[in-house]
Amino acid sequence: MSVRQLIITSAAFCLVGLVAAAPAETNHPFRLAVDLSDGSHIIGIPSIASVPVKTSYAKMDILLETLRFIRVEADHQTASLELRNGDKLNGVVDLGALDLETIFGKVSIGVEHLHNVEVALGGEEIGMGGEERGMDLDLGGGVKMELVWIPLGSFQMGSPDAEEGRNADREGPVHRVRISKGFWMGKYEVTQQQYEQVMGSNSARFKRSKNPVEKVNWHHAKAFCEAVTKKTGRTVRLPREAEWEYACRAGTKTRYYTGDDEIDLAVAAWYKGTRGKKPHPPHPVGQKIPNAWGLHDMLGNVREWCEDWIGRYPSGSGAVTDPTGPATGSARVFRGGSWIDAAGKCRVAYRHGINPDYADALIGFRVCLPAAQ
Ligand SMILES: [Ca+2]
Repeated sequence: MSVRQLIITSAAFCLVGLVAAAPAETNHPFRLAVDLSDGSHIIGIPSIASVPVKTSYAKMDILLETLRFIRVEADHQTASLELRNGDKLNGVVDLGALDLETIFGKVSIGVEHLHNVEVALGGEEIGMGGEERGMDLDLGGGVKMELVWIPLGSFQMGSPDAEEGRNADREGPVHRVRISKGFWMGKYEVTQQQYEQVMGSNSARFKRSKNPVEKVNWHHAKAFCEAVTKKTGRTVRLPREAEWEYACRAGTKTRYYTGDDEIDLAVAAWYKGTRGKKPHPPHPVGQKIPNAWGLHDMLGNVREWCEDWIGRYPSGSGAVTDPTGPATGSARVFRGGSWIDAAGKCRVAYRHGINPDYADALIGFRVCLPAAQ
């Protein structure tokens, strides 16, 4: 596992140094993801032998060894801590007393610039792609598409045997996948405004400009990508299924990128469980919390077309690099579940395929861009 050290200057928010080290898995390999209030985003693995969580969360008195996940929401001044024994704690944090410089060693960020901080133990290798974290693609007519950087790295694809609600044939075996190059990915599902700007039409059943476009079949999604490529000069395409799951997990191994429980899904996704008494169709994109890499609505809202034909996962024990799925097939993969789906179909590992000619109000897509352009 490669580990990199982040050194951040709080004034300029720029990445100024990388230092390689290689601690063993037992040496608390931390993953750090920080969203800054200016919208930028950094990810890395700080070089720290011990983290005085007890000092920083004095009144919570949590020992590092018991900690699995911390989330601090600066906007709401609340903290959620998940312990390795499955317990979860929620409380109010005095952000003025939050000594992040101590927590993250050489990562020094003024609290006033923080939007969100996450720390996870035992994460997969997480790469870093440089200081650029966000990019807008100009679609013309004042319409833009926001993209976020997905760093190279590796992850365990599929659902583990113990995951509740899994489809073992489809989601297993869990296998190691390496994504060898970073790439850009749509921060949101493609909206109706974006689709109409590029294609001159809007197929959606539930018309609202900031809603995801739906009732688009796989060919429509491909045509959109080709049109944007022609319009912008940047290669735009659908994500590969492995890229989609890698980006969705953002270093997590749980059912949802926010945890294992359905309550964790509810903060991240529009799905059946958030409908209440009245059914409510897709929502404008970006209203739920993003994952650690800044992607919104990966789970729920609309299902998302991927490039691949659906097929069985490899059964070998070796890692697979940049998998592209079967060479042929009859059904294209869609991922993430939708506004009408129950929680089990909004799991990160859930996968399904359908005829690429099919379209309904449950399915849309997002795009990605290779880095080397
Ligand atoms: Ca979605």
